[in-house]
Amino acid sequence: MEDFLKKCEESNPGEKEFLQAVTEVVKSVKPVLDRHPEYLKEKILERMVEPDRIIIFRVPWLDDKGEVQVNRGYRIQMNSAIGPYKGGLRFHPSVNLSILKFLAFEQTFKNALTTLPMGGGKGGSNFDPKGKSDREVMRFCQSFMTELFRHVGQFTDVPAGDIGVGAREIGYLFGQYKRLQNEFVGVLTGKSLSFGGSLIRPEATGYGVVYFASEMLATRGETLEGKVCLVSGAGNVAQYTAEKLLAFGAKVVTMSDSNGYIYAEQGITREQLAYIMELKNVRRGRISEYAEKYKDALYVPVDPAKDYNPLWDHKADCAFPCATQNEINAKDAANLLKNGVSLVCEGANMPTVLEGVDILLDSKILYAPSKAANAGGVLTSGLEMSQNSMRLSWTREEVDSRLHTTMKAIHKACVNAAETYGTPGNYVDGANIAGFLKVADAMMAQGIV
Ligand code: NDP
Ligand code: 2IT
Repeated sequence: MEDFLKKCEESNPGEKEFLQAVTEVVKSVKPVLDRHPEYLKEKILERMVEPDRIIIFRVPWLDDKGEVQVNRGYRIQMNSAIGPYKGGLRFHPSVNLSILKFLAFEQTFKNALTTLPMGGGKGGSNFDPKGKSDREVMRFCQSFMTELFRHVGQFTDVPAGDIGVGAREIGYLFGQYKRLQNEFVGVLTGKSLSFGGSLIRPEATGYGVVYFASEMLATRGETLEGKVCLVSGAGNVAQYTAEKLLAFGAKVVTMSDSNGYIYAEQGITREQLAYIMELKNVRRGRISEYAEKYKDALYVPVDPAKDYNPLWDHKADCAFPCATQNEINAKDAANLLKNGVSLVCEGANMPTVLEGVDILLDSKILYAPSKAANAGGVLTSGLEMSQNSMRLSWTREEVDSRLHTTMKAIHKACVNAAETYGTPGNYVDGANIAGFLKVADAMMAQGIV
């Protein structure tokens, strides 16, 4: 194991997020490799950490002043053993190769857990949509797709949204793909309803996170009713996590963006959540405005001098990190436990540092890793692909019921895999092992490719 990780580090120098994601998976699947030396012999892990291919390209565009801007575009086509590459696009100034490779690696296992035939991919750009006009975002998306279109396709690679990429960006990307390829096909998911999108796709990641949390609580005879919940983020995943938590009778006391967080001790109401959705999705404003409007909420700006995030330092029962990677460090994990949190369910991808993961696992609280807990988003993207292929659209009830049933199945698969390989109750091992086995078996069957 150590030897493998050392080699991986040597061939991917400085890619700390990617190495973090690989380390976690390798630790989990060790008992599988001990029992199945054929995976070792066929170098399955070595092949899994090497992307099928990486595409990096220039994205030049004109801003509203007529000046030339240049960004970098990426698509990581990680693994296609069980289906066409599938995974989101992230537009954020922090985007780099390491972050996209970690996301594509995680996506491969997550997609395997969804039970649908989707391989793993991820892409994006260091473009920052914040403060840009709609026209600027459109010109950027058109330029991005002018290169990407030759590498994607409904049977090849189907991108979707992630941080900074929502319905607006998917619309512009789809329009440009259709124009270049002269084909109206489901090459992207997360589309608007009027041109092939699926009902429930916007809600799916957050709803799925809460369905997964309910399943975990059910193993201890508990429900979300009355539970005090810390949620981070105020984007797509955070909004619909909060919505479903309220529907299940829980109390949401925090939400955040990259500048700070709000704390509402009495709990955010449905009306207040609707305000946050309008603030973030329509006006593209800051969460601090919430505390200006609702005086009973506290606004706490980010303090770079602090080595912990005070959002995770409130009395609560459950925590739902839904913003970004590594937003819970070791101190935050300890604070969560100190404050009585007994369930952590990850909406964001890899929001907890490795040391934090160990702290949460040692504590024996209910802890769900992102690749299982947030799989509802890509799962519903898979359902969008099915509807596009059939040229049909399902009702809200149909899609939501498939989402709910499959999140229960993913929960069960994690529980079973953890039990079979000797760490009952460990959802990290469960998710990694169940995802690994499906991809590994497909790779074994397809020969050395
Ligand atoms: P959005 O762009 O809709 O929202 C992102 C939220 O996180 C915003 O509140 C944003 O604040 C905050 N955020 C982003 N980057 C940072 C950062 N570096 N530091 C602090 N806060 C940050 O994205 P999503 O809600 O779609 O994605 C959130 C997480 O969920 C990501 O980890 C994503 O990979 C994951 N995810 C998304 C899925 C989806 O279907 N959309 C599916 C599965 C996982 P600000 O506005 O200030 O930047
Ligand atoms: O991380 C993720 O699973 C996503 N951003 C969703 C990907 C998708 O293809 O819907």
